[in-house]
Amino acid sequence: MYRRNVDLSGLWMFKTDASGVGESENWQSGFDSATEVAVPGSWNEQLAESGLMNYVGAAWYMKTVYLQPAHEGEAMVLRIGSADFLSKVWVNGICVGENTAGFLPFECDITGVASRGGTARIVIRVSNELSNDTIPQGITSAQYEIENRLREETFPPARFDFFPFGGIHRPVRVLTVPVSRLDRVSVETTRSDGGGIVTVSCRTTHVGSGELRARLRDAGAAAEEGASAPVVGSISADAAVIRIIVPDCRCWSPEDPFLYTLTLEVVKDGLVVDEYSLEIGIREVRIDGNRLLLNGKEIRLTGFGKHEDGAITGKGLSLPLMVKDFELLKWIGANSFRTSHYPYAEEFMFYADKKGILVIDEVPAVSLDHRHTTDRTLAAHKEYIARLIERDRNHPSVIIWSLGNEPNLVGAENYFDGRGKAYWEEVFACARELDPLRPMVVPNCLRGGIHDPVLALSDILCINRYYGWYEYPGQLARGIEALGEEMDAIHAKYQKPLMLTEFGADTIAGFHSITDQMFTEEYQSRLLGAYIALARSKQYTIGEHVWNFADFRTPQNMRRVMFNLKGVFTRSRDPKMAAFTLRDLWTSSPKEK
Ligand code: GCB
Repeated sequence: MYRRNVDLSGLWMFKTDASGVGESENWQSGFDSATEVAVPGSWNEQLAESGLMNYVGAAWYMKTVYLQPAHEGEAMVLRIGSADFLSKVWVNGICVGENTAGFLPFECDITGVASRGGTARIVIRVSNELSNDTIPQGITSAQYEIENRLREETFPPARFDFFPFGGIHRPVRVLTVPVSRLDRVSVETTRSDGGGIVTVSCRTTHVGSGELRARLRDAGAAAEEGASAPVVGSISADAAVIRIIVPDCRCWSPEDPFLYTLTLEVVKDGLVVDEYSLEIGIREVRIDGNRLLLNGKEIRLTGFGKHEDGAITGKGLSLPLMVKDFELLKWIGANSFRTSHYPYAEEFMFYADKKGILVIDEVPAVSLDHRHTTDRTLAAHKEYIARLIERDRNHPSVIIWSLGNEPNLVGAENYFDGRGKAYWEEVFACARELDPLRPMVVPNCLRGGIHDPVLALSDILCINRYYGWYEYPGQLARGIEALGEEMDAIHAKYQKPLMLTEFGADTIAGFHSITDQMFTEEYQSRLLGAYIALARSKQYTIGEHVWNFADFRTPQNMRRVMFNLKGVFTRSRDPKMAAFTLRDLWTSSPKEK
């Protein structure tokens, strides 16, 4: 066994630090507190009664653990699945790392401070405070006043329509790994003549030169059964590329999410120093004219924009909730979802691979206000893209990268004076260099409109529209007419496939009406049905994602009754009437046009 890990999920000591004195008072070496909080989980709902529901600021986590000593030739790494949004980490009082990209994992090398084993005190400072320079951007109460937008203020202040939960949201683990090891693996798959081509590019660390051996076998088969003969490549300057040809390959698809296990061995001076396995799917995504092709066959996307949001856990990973959500996706006939508006837990991505659910994977650049973007915002945005692609590129389920969502939601004129275009050109160029194979998009909002630079840059015209809700409230027929005209105009201008990435209506389960009435189950059901009928009547559309899969908590503001109620399921995953409408539409008509 080359790698081991210890999961530190559980109760951690917890203390808020509203005035930011923690570091100067040396809390990193340990602090007293009578409060504990569960990891993974947001502090907000867990500790609401202690006044933490709307807390924005720093908070400290501490756990004392007993670690087995590392063996000779091993390194120790502390891996934090995600801590939102900014964090700093100490082990036994020594700073081992910092992270400014929430929603993504980060690793701290703790070999120097923990490899001898014994008691280790792990302290993590987490802050959920955002600014103009961060991704996503933040806003303050004072800023609403400066911008004369008092009626748009939310509490806690946020530039997005989901609750700014704080905390350690995904598992924390201590990994023991070989010092000479495989560091990064990137797998690209294409098809030719019924066969598959798997290109594996690896970086190693502390190997220099050596040999890389790759074996592929059916993921379901036992390790010793059916493995192909190893394909051997050479490692030089800590890098290696191997190409595996798979004749008669079984392609991955939603109907047959077939996975192979790829096992990689690193050989140095004739000895195997590391072994690493991952499950991969062989599949090809392409755009051809107005069509989206998976393995050469046209596919239509049905599904939702989702959120990571659960009662009490907040944004904390909940495996029962994840399993339930996939059950509901299958039940309703959805073949896909978008990780609106940030990267989801890795567990979600692995599960999507297994279940054959397609994913549009999103960078958390949600509702960027280009009046306030800075060079630092752009740098943070690019770092996110690089780290998200690095984390998720090997998942067959991930078919599209979404590099942001709804820029210029505030409708500022200067977005169109070249500033928006220059910004997004850099963002797309950075992403395309890192992944030349997958389509890239940024969903556009009504205020971005037809001249939004992200439409020209995206491979698929993704539009989020709320006619019959924010525009023409309660007037469905008028809304559908406006939507149809706008879709035709956008398609005519750009001549690319179009997808409705958001549409929906807030709905209070149990409210009913015979006539069109906002907030009722009938209105939501009719609105979703009408949008889907319109989308299907246009030959240039490639799919529809309803907003939203389930009701989710938002910051307090006068447009929301605690939650965004556009869920087709309630927050506790009970169906509203629209769930049955969608199920009829999505299970009776073919996904392929
Ligand atoms: C949008 C946003 C999403 C909101 C949704 C709404 O356009 O992308 O974050 O939650 O509208 O319900 O207003």
